[in-house]
Amino acid sequence: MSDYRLNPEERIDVEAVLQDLERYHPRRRSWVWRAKAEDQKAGPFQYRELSQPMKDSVGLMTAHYFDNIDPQPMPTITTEIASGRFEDDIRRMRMAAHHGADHIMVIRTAGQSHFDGLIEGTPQGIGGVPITRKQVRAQRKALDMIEVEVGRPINYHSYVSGVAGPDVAVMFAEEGVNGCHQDPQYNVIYRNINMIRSFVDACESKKVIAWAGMAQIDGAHNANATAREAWKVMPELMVQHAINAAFSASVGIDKKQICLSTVPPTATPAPCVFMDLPYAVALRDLFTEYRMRAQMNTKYVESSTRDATVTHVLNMLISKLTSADIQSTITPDEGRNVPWHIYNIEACDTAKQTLLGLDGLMDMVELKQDGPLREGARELKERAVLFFEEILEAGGYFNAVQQGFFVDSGLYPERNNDGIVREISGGVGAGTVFERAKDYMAPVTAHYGYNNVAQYDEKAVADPASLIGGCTFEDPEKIVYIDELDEEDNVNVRMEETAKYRGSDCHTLKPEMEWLADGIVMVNLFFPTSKKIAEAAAVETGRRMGLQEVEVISREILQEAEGTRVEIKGKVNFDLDMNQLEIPKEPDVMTDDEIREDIQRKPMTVVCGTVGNDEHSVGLREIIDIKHGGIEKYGIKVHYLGTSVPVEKLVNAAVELDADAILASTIISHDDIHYKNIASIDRLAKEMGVRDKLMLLVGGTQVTPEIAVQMGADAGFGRGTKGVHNATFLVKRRREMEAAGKWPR
Ligand code: Z97
Repeated sequence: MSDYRLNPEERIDVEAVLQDLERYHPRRRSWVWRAKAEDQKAGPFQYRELSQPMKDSVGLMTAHYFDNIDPQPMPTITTEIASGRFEDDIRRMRMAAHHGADHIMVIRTAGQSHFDGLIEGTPQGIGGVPITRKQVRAQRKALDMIEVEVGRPINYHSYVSGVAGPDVAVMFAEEGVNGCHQDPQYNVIYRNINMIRSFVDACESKKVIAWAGMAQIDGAHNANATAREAWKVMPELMVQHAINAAFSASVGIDKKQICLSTVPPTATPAPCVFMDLPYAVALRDLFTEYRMRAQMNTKYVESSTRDATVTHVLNMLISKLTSADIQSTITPDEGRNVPWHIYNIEACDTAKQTLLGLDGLMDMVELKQDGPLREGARELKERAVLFFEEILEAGGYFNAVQQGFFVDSGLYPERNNDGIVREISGGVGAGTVFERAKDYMAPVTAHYGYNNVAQYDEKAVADPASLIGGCTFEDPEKIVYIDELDEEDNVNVRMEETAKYRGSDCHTLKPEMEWLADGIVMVNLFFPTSKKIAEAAAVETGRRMGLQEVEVISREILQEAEGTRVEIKGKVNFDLDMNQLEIPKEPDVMTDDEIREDIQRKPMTVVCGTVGNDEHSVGLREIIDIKHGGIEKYGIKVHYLGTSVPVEKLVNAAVELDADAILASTIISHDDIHYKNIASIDRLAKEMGVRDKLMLLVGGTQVTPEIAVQMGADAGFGRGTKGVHNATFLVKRRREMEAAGKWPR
C-alpha cells in the first residue's frame, strides 16, 4: 500500500490518491457530529457555542485583526461539491475542509436515480457523472487524509435513490460514506419510480444506513424547490418530513441520525423571517427527537452573489434561532450554474462568519411565547395534521399520491388540483416486488425482513453473514472492485490531458475555476447603457480581450438608462510559466504588537514635513495620523513641521528635538527636485555631524525606493505605502544601529 501523506505546502497528488485504490478501505463508517469545545475562549474573546478547534485551517479574512483566530461554530457545515470531475473535486474538498466544511456532499451531475444498477469506472461522457465505487473510494481516501490534516472528521455524503438505491446504500456502507439522502417520496414524486418498489427498497436501504451509522437527510426540500409558490407547501413539507422520519425510525435508524431537510420557504423581498420563522419553530415543536439540516432557499435565488448571500445569511438567522444541527451552503452558484471552487469556499465562509457572529445570541434574546410567531406555528401544525387526516381518509399515502395530494400549489387545505399524480401500479419498476420464497435466504448483514436463516443454522439468526464467514461489511476483501470499464472515457485519460499542470515540479499555470487548467476567467464590467446593449457589449469586450466561449453569467440594472453591470465568463488558452513571472518582494511588515513593544521599550521621536516648495501634505498625514493607521498609533512621537519645509529647518528641528528620524515627503518631481532635496538633507545632516545617528526616510508617489537610497536616504517609500511600513523600517533600523553600537547616541 502506498504511504502517500499530504504535505501542507503541496497540492494534493491525485495520482497518488488513485494508486492502490483497489486495496483501500475506509478508516471508519459512521457520521461524526462536532463536539463542543471545553475551552470557549479564542484570542481575546469569550464564546459560548464553539466546537473543538481545527488543527490546520484558513480563518476568515478579518482574522488578522484578532490574533489570527479561527474559532469553529457548533453546527456541521455542508458544502456540495460536484463539478463533474471527481479528480478536481478532491482538490476542492481539501480547500473546503480548510475553510470549515465537515460535510462534503457529492451530487451527481446525472440524475443517478435513473440508473438501474451500480456504475463502475469513472465515466464522464454519458450525459452526466454518476457516482461510482472508484470515485467514492478515491474521495473517501482523500478525505481520510484531509481529516488528519485539518484535525477534524469530515463526513462524506451522497444519495441513496432510484431503483438501484439499496445497491448504492450497500456500496456506501462498504466505502465509508457517512451520510446520505434517502427518502422514497423523492423516487415517487420526482423520479416517477413505482411507489411500492420505492418503499420496499427504502426498507432495505434504511436498514443498511442504520447499520453503517450514517446520518440521513430526507427529500422534503424538493417540494419547496418545485412548488409554484414555495411558502404554500409548508404544511405538506411537514407531512413529508413526518412520513420519512417515522418510517426511518421504525426501520431502525437512530433518531439522532435522522435529519429533516428544512428550507426557509421564502426569500426577500418577502418579509421572509416573519414567514419562515413560525415554520421553523413548528418543525422543532413537532420533531423534537430528530436533527435539523438547514438548507438555504434555493428557489428564489438569482445570479448575484450579493443577493444570494443575503438570503443565505437571513436563512442562517432562522437556523440560529431554532438551533439547526447541519448548515448547508450551496447559495451563490445555485442561481447561475457556475459550480466553481470560489463559490464553495465563499459560502462556507459565509456560514462560519454568520454563525460565529451570532454566537451567544440565544443567551440574550428569546422567542416570544405568544403573538404571531406561536400563532403562525400553531396554524401550520394544524394544517399539517389536517393533511394527514385527509391522507388517512383517502386510504393512505399511496392513494393520496394517486390523487395528486403532493406539490399542489394551494396552501392546504386549499387545493388547486395541480399536484403531481403517480399511479400505484405505474412508474419505473412497477410490478417488480415479489414476496420472498419460503426458502429464501441471504447470508448478509443489515438485511431487512424475512431471511429464513434458522433452517440453515440457528446460531446465525442474529448474524446471518456468519454463515459465509462475513459478508462484504465484515470482510471488505470480498468486495469486487472494478477499476475502469471504458478505455477512452476514464479518469486516467482525463488526467493525462492535464499532466503538465500537475506534479510537485510543475511550473505551468493556467487560470481555473472548476477543473484543473480549464482556463476559465470571470470579468466584471459596467456599461452606461441598457441591459440588452450592455450584455452584447460585454460579450464583445470579452472576445476582444481574447477570451473564448464568452457567456454572460449575471447582469444587474443600475438604472435603466445610466447603466448595467454584467459579469461574463470566458476561456483563455495560454499557459503561464511560474519561473518567468515577476514576483514583487513582499513589503517588510512587523506586527502591530511587535512595533508597539519596541517603541515602549525605547521611545522614538520623529520630525516630518513636506520638503522644499511642496504643499502636498495628504500622503504624509496619512502616514502619521492615528486615524488611518499612521505611525502615531505605535506610540511614536511625531513633530509635524507642516508643508514646504526648508531642508535646514528639518535637520535643525531633528537635532533640537533629539529626534531619531526625519520623515520627508515630496511629491513634486519636476527637474528631479524630489531626489535633489533628499541629497540636500543627507548632505546637511552629514555636515552637522548627525547623519549617523539619524534615520532619513523619504516618501512620495514619485519616489522609487532604490533611487531614494542612492540619493542618500535610508529608505524610500513610494505609492501604496502605509504607516506600518515606515514604522517597521524605523524599528528594524534602530535595532541595527543598536547592534552596531550607534545607539544610544
Ligand atoms: C440538498 N441541494 O442539499 P438524482 N434523493 C433525495 C434528493 O433530495 C436528491 C436526490 C436523491 C440539495 C441537493 C437535490 N436533491 C439537490 C432525497 C436531490 C438526487 O441523482 O437527482 O436522481 O437524486 O439537499
